[in-house]
Amino acid sequence: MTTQPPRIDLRSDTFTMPSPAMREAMFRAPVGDDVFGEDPTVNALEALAAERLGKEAALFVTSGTQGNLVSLLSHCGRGDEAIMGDQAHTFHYEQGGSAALGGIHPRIIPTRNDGSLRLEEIEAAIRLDDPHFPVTRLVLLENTHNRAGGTCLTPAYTDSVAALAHNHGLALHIDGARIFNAAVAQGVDVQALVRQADSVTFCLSKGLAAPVGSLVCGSADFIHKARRARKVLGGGMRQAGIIAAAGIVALNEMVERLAEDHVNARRLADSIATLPGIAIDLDLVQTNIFYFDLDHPRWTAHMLVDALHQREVGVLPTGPNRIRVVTHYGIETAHIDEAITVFGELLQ
Ligand code: TLP
Repeated sequence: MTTQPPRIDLRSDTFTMPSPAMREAMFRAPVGDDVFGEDPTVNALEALAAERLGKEAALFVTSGTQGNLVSLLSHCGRGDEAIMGDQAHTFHYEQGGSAALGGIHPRIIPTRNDGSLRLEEIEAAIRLDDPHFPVTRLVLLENTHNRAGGTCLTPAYTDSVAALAHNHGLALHIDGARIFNAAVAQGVDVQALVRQADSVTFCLSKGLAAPVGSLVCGSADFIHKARRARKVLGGGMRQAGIIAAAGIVALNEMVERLAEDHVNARRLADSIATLPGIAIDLDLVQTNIFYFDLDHPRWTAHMLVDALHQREVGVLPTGPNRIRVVTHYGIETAHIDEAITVFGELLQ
């Protein structure tokens, strides 16, 4: 099997490389000790992120996983409950960190195909004040939704979940790892997608192409708590301006171009959906991620992934017959053409 990373790497937008402007900014960044609040570049990135998302304050964290974890730890105490979807990244892919490290009890309700949670199901999951039960503190949404296929939640839907949560005295956290994809795809200001949320995590190191880092945004009080949680998790990073500098470039230069990734994903999905043995729900192809199911006499997902890899196309198996494809910075129209040809030759 090929061990080199595939040249046309559609496994994840986490494989993006920093742009030349990012490397230049990293080289020149003024830095200081961020645990003492003295790194001017981190401070500038946090101020920019807070302003972009329309929140009072922001915190630079190592990863999306750490951003979600510090948020959960800041909203909930031990034994408290957080309502989230059964397909949420926080439930599937974060090692159950909030339970392992924070004693937070996840209350799981079904994720719909479009990544949303049904309002009635959220409401029904909220606990009564009864000594038998944990105390519900938080509702968590994910936008775009990874396992639903990069689907977008709308401002109206998000507002309605926030209103429900707030009416019951709960907070709303948004795992917005790809919130800018959701904003660009819907043609709305990112602030509209988070305006009623109490906290939001977004990632610099996915479609925005920075090498490292995510931000948590919220009220000044919330970010004060989150900063303490980050420190206890070992996330105080000292001269972190070196990496924050790339994040500033990401926010200033890389947001609008996400539209190109969406066009590329749509073209590839439309094209391979016509091949024998491939099933894609094209209504769910809204941003830079899509999944397809394979029902083919010759191929399992792992066999196809290996064969594609031999032909320099990388995709990710996520089940015996399910494969994920992600477009991003560095994947050009010509790469999509090549990928279409390779898929066509293998599956004809
Ligand atoms: N997702 C990664 C993998 O973990 C699956 C990927 O390749 O898509 N929230 C969402 C919605 C995510 O998709 C991810 C990363 C995270 C949080 C965590 O971010 P990191 O990888 O920075 O910890």
